[in-house]
Amino acid sequence: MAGSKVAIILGSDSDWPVMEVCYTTLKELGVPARVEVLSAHRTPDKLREFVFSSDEQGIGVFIAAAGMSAALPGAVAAHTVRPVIGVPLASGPLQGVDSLLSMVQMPQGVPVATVAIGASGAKNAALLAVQMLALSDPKLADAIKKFKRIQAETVDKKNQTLRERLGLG
Ligand code: RP5
Repeated sequence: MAGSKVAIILGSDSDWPVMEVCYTTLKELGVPARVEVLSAHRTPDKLREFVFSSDEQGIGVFIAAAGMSAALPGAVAAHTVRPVIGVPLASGPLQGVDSLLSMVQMPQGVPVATVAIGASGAKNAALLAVQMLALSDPKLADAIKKFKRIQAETVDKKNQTLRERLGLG
């Protein structure tokens, strides 16, 4: 999508069901994202070309999600100076621990900001990307503050509901 500030790269289309929440969260916060299926192992040349062209088009943050050996975020980070957020996914028999260790154990000099395995990580990747962009965009800073306020209100309501159910007033 032209003018997007965030690119979500998926190692496979099979990663989409978990990563959809990342896309919708970004959209809700006013940051429409580009989405591409590109693989560090299966389409290495296309991946490199996409990162270079995204850099030129003004992408501010890359989010790269992958399962199994999950070289994707590191491969993206190798080709850009923009921040890269890695989302490990529970695709294989090791349930994402393989991807988590692969992403979080980047060698010094090539950072990847790795979030939690699966849906929580997918959501947090979107929030973290918006927080990064919000450093130079007051509208996005307001959007994040609003999100946190609504989240806190939701927890308050849940607290009240539970206490009432337990007869604690
Ligand atoms: C990884 O391998 C992908 O990110 C995906 O999580 C996993 C399996 O991919 P498919 O075989 O479903 O395409 O590279």
